[in-house]
Amino acid sequence: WGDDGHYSVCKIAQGYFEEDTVVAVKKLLPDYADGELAAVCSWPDEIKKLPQWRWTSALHFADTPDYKCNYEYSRDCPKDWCVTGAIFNYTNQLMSASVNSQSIVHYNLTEALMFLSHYMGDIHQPLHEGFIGDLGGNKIKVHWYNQETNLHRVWDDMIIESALVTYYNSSLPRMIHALQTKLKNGWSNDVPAWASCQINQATCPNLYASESIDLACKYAYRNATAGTTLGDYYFVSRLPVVEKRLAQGGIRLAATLNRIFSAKP
Ligand code: DCM
Ligand code: DCM
Ligand code: DCM
Ligand code: ZN
Ligand code: ZN
Repeated sequence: WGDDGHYSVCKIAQGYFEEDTVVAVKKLLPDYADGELAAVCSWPDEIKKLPQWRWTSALHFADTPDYKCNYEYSRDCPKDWCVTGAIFNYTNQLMSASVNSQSIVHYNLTEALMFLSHYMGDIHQPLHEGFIGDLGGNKIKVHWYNQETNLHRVWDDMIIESALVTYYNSSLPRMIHALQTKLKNGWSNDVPAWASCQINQATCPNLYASESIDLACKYAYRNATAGTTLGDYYFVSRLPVVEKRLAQGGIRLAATLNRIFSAKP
């Protein structure tokens, strides 16, 4: 996602934090966040091109083999070096510190929180598990209405931007409020299932990645080959998928952090 997507995921998550999570997150956030997790959720994108952070740039996605439309950790996350592995890794770092504050290994837990929150958003963007051959849609040049772009950017940014202009008076808080309302009404029966993982698992990114490539094949790639002009039909039919993925990302980030910070030694 772009900045608006990441802000939305983290803002939605904040509304589902349990008390222990509110306290722990507040302690870990840098001062400039001013107590808002959402304020730092794009930080991993801001730094990923800097020489000292270039090693993080492959952790934003887990590309999958062309046209397979499925995801497998051992195949698609070699050496744990992908968004799924990163979510496991930063979850484990925060968890071991939460369980044992005397831990000998000292990770930078502020960075761990910011990476985990960002990658939990990215893994829910269907094209972050898109095909290797087209770099998750980056190589598929399309028009979004009359604007030249690529399919990946349509899903990271353009659908959200168009939704803001068309339905929310260009106000991101209004869009977030609409998603929060859907979570309390239309999606309320689904939320517990979205939040849950296999027993004893703090997070389940393999599931989120599998859902993403399924949605990428069914909605993102469909009728969006190179050179296509995407317009009203694509926008109206794909926006519900984007909205649901932002909401699921928020719920799962909150659920993961709640499990991390409620863990007792
Ligand atoms: N995995 C990992 N770190 C963890 C948990 C899992 O790297 N803490 C990886 C290795 C497993 C894969 O995820 O092969 C699938 O794990 P699971 O079946 O527990 O979801
Ligand atoms: N991306 C991806 N798969 C790739 C390469 C990039 O999903 N193989 C994502 C990461 C960014 C976006 O595409 O969200 C643009 O990548 P970059 O900024 O590295 O050009
Ligand atoms: N959708 C989804 N995941 C699925 C099936 C559909 O995200 N497994 C998308 C397409 C729908 C939107 O979510 O337009 C709303 O779905 P629902 O009918 O479950 O409310
Ligand atoms: Zn992206
Ligand atoms: Zn990213």
